[in-house]
Amino acid sequence: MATAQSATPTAASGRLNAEQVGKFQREGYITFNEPVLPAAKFASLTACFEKILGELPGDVRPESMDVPHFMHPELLEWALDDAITGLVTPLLGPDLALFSTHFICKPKGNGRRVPWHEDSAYWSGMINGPTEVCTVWLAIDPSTRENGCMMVIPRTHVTGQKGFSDYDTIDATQNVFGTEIVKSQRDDASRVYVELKPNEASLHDARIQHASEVNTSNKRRCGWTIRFCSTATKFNHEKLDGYHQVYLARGRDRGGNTYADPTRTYPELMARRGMSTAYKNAH
Ligand SMILES: O=C(O)CCC(=O)C(=O)O
Repeated sequence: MATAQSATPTAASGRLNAEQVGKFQREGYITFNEPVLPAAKFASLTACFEKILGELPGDVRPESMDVPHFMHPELLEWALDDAITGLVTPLLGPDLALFSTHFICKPKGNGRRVPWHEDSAYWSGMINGPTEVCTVWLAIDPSTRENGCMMVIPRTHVTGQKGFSDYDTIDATQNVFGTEIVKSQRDDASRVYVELKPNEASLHDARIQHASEVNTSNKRRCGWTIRFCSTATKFNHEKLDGYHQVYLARGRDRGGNTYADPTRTYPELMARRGMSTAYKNAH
């Protein structure tokens, strides 16, 4: 991934300094413990989220609000805000595509576990070339060890299977999805807990091993994953088209990709994913 040249964040270099960029490249993740969005903007985002959550069909788990922006393009107002994309430009350069988003909302009492995985393993075939996707995990709620915050195993984005470990099948009715990296290819004892306040964020590389525990606490835990790649990425449109769309987030296209229309909804994509206009239990 590209490297920021300056320790002082500017409009051009984005919101990370050289130390943060270095840590991301070395460790595969960082936490950004400052307000990400201006307070009023964060308040309007959380109001929008609560409305979408309130309208969720009763049989859909709140952890499974995948690709909500296909049916709620108003979410792009926040996802593509300079305050968000400015966290990613120092890592991926000025030309960015929005790859996906997902609200992973674990209700209090019985929030489901996210198994150990690498995002890149799930997205195999969607991108031609390396899966250089950076996820901004924006905390909607406080995210702590108690309510099942994200855990990462530092440096696994460049060690081990480099994003393509072997997976066991696990119980999809008890976990957010139904496969998990085999135990022999994990070092759970090295995990780091990523605790965040609302409107703070972590950033992680798509190849890092990460997971989160159940939420049996009395506090909800919701994070919004907002995932970006460089527009130089070659999306595999043959595989994606009909199921997925990427959006031009910032700058210009450099990979010959086609982009979604940010002004419309995509019920046909939800239907082809078997999601109707609700949400799918998927990553
Ligand atoms: O929200 C979580 O607990 C896990 C997040 C995750 O798997 C991801 O952002 O890729």
